[in-house]
Amino acid sequence: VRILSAYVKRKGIKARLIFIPDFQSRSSKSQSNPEDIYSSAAINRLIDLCSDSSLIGISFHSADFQNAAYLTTCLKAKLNVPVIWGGKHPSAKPEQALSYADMVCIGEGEEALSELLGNMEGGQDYFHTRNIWFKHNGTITKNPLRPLIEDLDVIPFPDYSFKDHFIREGETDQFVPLTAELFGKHMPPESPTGLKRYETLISRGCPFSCSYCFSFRKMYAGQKYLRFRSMENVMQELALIQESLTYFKMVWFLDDNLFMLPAETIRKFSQTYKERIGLPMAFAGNPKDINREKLSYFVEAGLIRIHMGVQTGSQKTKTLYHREIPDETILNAVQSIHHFKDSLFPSYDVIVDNPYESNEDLVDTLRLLLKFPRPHHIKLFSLGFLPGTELYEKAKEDGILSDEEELGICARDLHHIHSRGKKYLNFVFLLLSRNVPKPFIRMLISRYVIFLLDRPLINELLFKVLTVLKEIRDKERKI
Ligand code: B12
Ligand code: SF4
Repeated sequence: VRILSAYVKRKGIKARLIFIPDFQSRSSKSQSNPEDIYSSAAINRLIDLCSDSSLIGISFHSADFQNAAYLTTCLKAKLNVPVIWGGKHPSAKPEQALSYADMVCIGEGEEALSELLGNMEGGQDYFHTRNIWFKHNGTITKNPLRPLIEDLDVIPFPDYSFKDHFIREGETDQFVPLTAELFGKHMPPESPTGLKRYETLISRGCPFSCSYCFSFRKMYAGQKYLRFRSMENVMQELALIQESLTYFKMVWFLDDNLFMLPAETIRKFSQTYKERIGLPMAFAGNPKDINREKLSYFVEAGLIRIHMGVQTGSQKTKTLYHREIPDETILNAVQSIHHFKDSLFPSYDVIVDNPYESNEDLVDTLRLLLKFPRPHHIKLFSLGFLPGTELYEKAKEDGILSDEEELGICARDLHHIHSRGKKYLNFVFLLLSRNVPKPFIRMLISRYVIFLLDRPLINELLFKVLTVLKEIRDKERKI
């Protein structure tokens, strides 16, 4: 949204940004109704803030679908202002979007939104704006997509002007101006360094097609989907931020495409970054692209934290996910990362809670993870069937995902594992992620022990113990 704001402002259009963070505890989120999250006083304040607008845009991920639908209904009940939805979820489900909003932006939004606003302001016909579907007088107009933006350098830097920016203050009814100082307070420090990190993207798109991910790749088939900003463009943004938001002491490149660049480009990028920016950095990479040479350049330039998607060690699940990365490739990447253990801390992502997996698949993943040299962090994610993905379609077809469950899954916290039932092996994953000695984990995943312990009552008990331990730890932390 900051980029969309900067883009339309450059065309001379006024934009106000309103941030509505979700302060609900993530684990209790699935139980909360939008009516409980937004008091009527908060809604009234939001309506005030939107009342002088010609168009209200809402951006959200699937997890916030119900919240976006509720806010849209409240805004439309009081204001005669059209509402447009955009982002990954509305792009995957445009018809659903149009049962709440008046318009939906599919795919990239910069040019579509500017053209739409320009035509609205000029009193011209805007119903033919490419990328935008309209609901008008009971009919739906479906416009085609415009080509992708080829040169990412034409996109302005995100809008950190803090002019006409607001944020909901905690769980209160107040929306306060979002100042640079308040923004700094909101950004969580990187653990364990404690450094505040500036987050940005150096690319758009992705060459892979994991079956659990919704990217715009299929929609833009035949076009160059993976695009990179120029090195100069990235450095200019970072230099500007270093000057204006001095509390950022680290940079996190949110995309995991950096390792895809040729080694020579990485060497030059790292050298320039070190000379001109020099802050510690973090980013993610695919095991296929990570190697010791590329890592050496990045580490020399300040890479201190790396995230890598492992997801599974089961061949069957790799095929299901369209991520056929051999264990050997994963282990080579892990060894390369471990080589820099004195300055680089890795975090490996793993997907659990997949109803298509058997205990054997989970044991395969655990066995693979046991081969990773420590220290490292293992981050567990609960598989979500997100709209627009191949796995979502499969789960619907196989009767695993009912309409009712779909809403729950969207609202489900993907960090909160065992959401699909308390499984013994999920418990073992948790122990492994908490650095429990490996011989003990090996014992826990032997056939005999699984046979003995994988029973509903024992699982219930194990997770109760875990909850109590977690509560004690949280209390200690507060003290
Ligand atoms: C980088 C990335 C991240 C980064 C940054 C997230 C971010 N906010 O962009 C990090 C690592 C933080 C991250 C975290 C998560 N991510 Co992520 N992430 C991605 C990734 C790889 C790229 C996103 C991207 O390029 N953004 C760049 C911008 C330019 O693209 P965009 O957001 O789509 O916005 C454009 C259009 O959609 C449109 N638009 C957007 N909003 C609006 C609004 C209006 C009014 C209009 C007109 C247009 C418009 O215009 C924008 C500019 O062109 C995508 C997968 C992919 N390949 O796309 C997943 C993806 C977005 N992530 C996803 C998920 C689920 C998550 C997490 C929930 C994971 C987790 N378990 O914690 C968290 C959520 C964090 C959060 N609240 O944002 C899902 C979302 C699916 C869905 N249906 O909701 C995706 C699609 C992957 C997937 N599994 O399918 N992610
Ligand atoms: S999960 Fe990551 S690697 Fe896989 S398709 Fe999505 S963005 Fe690409």
